[in-house]
Amino acid sequence: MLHTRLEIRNRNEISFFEAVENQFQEIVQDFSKTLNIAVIGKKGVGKSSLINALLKRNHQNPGIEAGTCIEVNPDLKILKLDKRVKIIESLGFDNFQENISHLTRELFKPIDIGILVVNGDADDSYQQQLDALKNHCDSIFVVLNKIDNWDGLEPSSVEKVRGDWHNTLKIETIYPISTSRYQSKTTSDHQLALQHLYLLRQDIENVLDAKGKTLLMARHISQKKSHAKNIIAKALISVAIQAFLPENIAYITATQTAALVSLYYLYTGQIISLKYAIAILSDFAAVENHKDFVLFISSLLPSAGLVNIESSGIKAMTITLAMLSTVNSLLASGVTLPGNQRLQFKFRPYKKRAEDTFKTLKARQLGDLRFLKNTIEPFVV
Ligand SMILES: Nc1nc2c(ncn2[C@@H]2O[C@H](COP(=O)(O)OP(=O)(O)O)[C@@H](O)[C@H]2O)c(=O)[nH]1
Ligand SMILES: [Mg+2]
Repeated sequence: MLHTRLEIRNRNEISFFEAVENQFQEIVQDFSKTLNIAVIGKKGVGKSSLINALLKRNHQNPGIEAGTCIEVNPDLKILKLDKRVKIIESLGFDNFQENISHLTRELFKPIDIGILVVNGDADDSYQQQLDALKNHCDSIFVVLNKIDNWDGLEPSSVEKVRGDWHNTLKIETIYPISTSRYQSKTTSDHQLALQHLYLLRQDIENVLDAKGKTLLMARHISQKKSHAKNIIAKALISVAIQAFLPENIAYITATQTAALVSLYYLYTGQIISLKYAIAILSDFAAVENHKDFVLFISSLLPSAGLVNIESSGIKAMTITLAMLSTVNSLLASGVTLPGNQRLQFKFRPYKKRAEDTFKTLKARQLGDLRFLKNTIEPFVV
């Protein structure tokens, strides 16, 4: 964990930071969890290609850290993305268990997500694989890969094959995708494949979200933008509500610091302490020539019970968006915080833009996650 020294000077500050700490502990992401994903399917169905597609990795964009790949044998590979996150690629579960028996106990941890990859015409020999997957994994997905093999045939042929698999495996959702061929073509099948790959990613993300594990995976996906937007938009919704609570400044600071911890982890994989996050926030005080962080933050944020509900929420959101988008743009360009001079140049323009953007917001829009994600699109690089 990254720590830093933060000078706390007076009583006022001590009680403020205690209040922040209590809130922070409740909302900060728990990074001690593990994440195991298994991708099962016959040789050549496109398991490795699917893993790359899920991590948005390709030749131009291989990802910052590739992770270590342990090849137990040609039929079983374990991609250790970091010490808590593993993707297991295997022909099947029987083989997976035999092979795995000589590995460390660590590998027997429960599997969060199991993905069965199939190709071609429906085949009931997969039923057993699917049952094994259901036994070992909390959530399962079935992917019909290489649908470009039906290119040039009747457009309904993909749907027919999908329906056959549906009946054979008795599974509700099957994702028809292609993990390699559709880079440049724009046929209707192409659209179908892209749409379903997108859906698959979304559905996997929903499962991870429910388990509080989204960031464990997101950290390894080569494009961070959508996750950064999510972290920031959720923080904005929280501060809009907190703006009306007593002790609101401690709540809002806790939300901002928890979002900073998430952004930091997303880009660097490092878990920063609350003090470290507050040190980053203090840099914003320096930009505005404030020496005292608590006074600074109080001057920016609405006081509780402020006349107008909309305007307190909007004030809290504006400052939070300016801070988080500044931090996001610095982290995205690979610089370290706190104490970075570039923060000064970025913060003011972001604040001005945030003020202009939120000026016209209506009260009902303050809690609309989808709307906010669209609104902050230009802020998140
Ligand atoms: N036509 C087609 N080929 C694919 C697709 N996805 C992967 N492949 C190819 O299928 C072969 C096997 O892919 P790979 O990911 O290594 O399969 P694995 O053995 O299951 O890991 C490779 O030559 C890939 O380029 C796809 O969507 N369509
Ligand atoms: Mg492979």
